[in-house]
Amino acid sequence: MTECDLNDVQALDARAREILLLNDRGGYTVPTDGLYPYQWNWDSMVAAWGFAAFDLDRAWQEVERLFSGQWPNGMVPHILFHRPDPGYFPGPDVWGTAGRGPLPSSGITQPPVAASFVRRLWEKDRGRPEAEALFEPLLAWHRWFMEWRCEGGAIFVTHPWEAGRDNAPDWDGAMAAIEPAGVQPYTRRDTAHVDASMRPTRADYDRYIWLVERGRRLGWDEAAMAEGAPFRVADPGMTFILMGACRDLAALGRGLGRDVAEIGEWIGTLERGAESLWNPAIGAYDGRDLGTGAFAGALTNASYLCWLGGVDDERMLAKFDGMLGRVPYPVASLDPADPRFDARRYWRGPTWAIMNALIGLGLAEMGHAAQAQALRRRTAQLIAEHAFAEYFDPLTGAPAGGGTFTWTAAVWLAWASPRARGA
Ligand code: 9WN
Repeated sequence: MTECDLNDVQALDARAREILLLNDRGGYTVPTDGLYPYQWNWDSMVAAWGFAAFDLDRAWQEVERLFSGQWPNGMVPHILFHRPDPGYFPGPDVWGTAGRGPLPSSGITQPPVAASFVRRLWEKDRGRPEAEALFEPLLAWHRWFMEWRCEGGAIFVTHPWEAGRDNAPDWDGAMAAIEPAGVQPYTRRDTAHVDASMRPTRADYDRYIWLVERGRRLGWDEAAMAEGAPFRVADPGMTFILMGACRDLAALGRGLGRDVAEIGEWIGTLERGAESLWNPAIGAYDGRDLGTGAFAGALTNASYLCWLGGVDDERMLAKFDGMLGRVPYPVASLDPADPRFDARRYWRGPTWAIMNALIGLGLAEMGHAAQAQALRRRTAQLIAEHAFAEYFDPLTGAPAGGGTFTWTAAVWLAWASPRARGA
């Protein structure tokens, strides 16, 4: 698609808006009908960014709905179960978080992109009371990360779902060490919606559910769960996303006349943590099992989030340039040269528009305009050719997973569309 195909662009813009409205459940958005019938944390914040392209009130409302589920300890859950729906497993009964937060929810969190999108909303719409009201809740959530998910300055996850990259190779070592004995019998729902070859395996699911059952048994009490925790993997994705979100929150705080000294300290800590995730064996930022100290040895799309975190790394830029020349539909979630690469299986190969947008925003912020623009154009091409799928085969562009997907539509409207102004 060239910039001249204005009719196509207008049609795609209209379709993307239609998808956001289709997935709107009245103040919050589901990722896609059927497969994911609840409000997911980071999907929802990307949805807010997309809504901001045509309806700022609705965008702010999306953020407020997410924070209406914040726990008293500051944690913002990865799923809010506003209304029961049998189409998704595991639902609220399996999580068993009653009494922990104001709404039925999961017991873990997800990548903290909220502050970055709230900053963008506020820059379009200064003077809104919502920005004032959201500052403290955002600060409390970041503080929770620094207290419960930070070791040596790097952010770790206690469940693969927390990272948002469910079956990425980053978790393989720690997952293999779990013996999922005693998991209650369960029926997966995801494979009723999507071909099983595109989803995590049965072995993955047994361990996902085993970890949920452990959290439920311990009442989702962070101190209790930290003792003898069976799964703790430092994640370059979470570390860079929180680092970028802290910079954005500090900018918002300064704009609102708030004290941001505490945030400045967190950024310094996270910068040191990011260095500990540099794996010289692959020449990239990598996941690290905190139980064994072992790196995953995986060049993933999360490795390229360094710029979003504000880390201007020339070594990664050279890697990125080489990758753009080799992968037809970048950015693959796992380097296609890796023997674990699987072009269709979720976070072990496919390209995700949301990750491209985050990488592109970081590149632009660090002054790498040519790379940012190249990635933006190629993401636009991918969506124009293959529509608003959940994710895409990086070698052929073929759509995979769920269709009419909220964050792919939102990324189109806010960033990839040649008419986007939100970047
Ligand atoms: C578990 C909603 C979510 C995304 C995640 C993606 C997938 C859920 C699942 O879907 O995870 O949270 O059941 O597969 O991996 O990033 O937020 O789109």
